[in-house]
Amino acid sequence: MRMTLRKILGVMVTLGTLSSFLASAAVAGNLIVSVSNKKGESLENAVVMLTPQFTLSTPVVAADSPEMRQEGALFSPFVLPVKVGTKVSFPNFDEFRHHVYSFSKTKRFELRLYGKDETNFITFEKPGIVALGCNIHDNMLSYIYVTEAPIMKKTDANGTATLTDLEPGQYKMEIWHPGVKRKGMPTPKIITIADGNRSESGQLDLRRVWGIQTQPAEGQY
Ligand SMILES: [Cu+2]
Repeated sequence: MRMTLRKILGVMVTLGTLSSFLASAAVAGNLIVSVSNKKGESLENAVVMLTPQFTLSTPVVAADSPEMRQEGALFSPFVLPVKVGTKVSFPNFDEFRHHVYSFSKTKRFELRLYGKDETNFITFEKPGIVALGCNIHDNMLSYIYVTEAPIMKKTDANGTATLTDLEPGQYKMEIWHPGVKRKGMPTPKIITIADGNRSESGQLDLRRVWGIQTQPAEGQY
């Protein structure tokens, strides 16, 4: 069967569109950030934030009501980074009640005694640090870090945050950690993301004493 010129052109156009689509989909960068303290020890729970210095072709959609759980008389996660304007849920998975509060300037609130399978919601409108505690369990401590940056990732136990599928271009990179001294905050850095992997590192100056969350002893909750 003979193909008409029109059909051949049609196939060519389709192939052209497909290859340009594949090309644009394939061009994406990954950023691997290693965060450590001044002694060079890896830091878990550091928040790496990226703000594109250009308009993204696909805007980042913020997570829909991320959770700050109460489970086993602990908050989980210990650090929760969220974008400004995010509504966070506070579900209680324990058999007993919690009374969650924050005295932080960024957001003052109190979730009065509430029990198992109850969920509260709080919206965080201002950027900054929100330290959370519980009136009943002194050991409970966690942080919500509210940022204007649309892209964020926490470092894992190895002190590494891997941010994938980044559109090539310039980004402002910032790093925060709950133990950081105010003056120890690294200066934001402008980095260029191109196709492929790029590695960055950040070193943070930590306070000598900063809160960590410890599991209460058996029978103490
Ligand atoms: Cu509690």
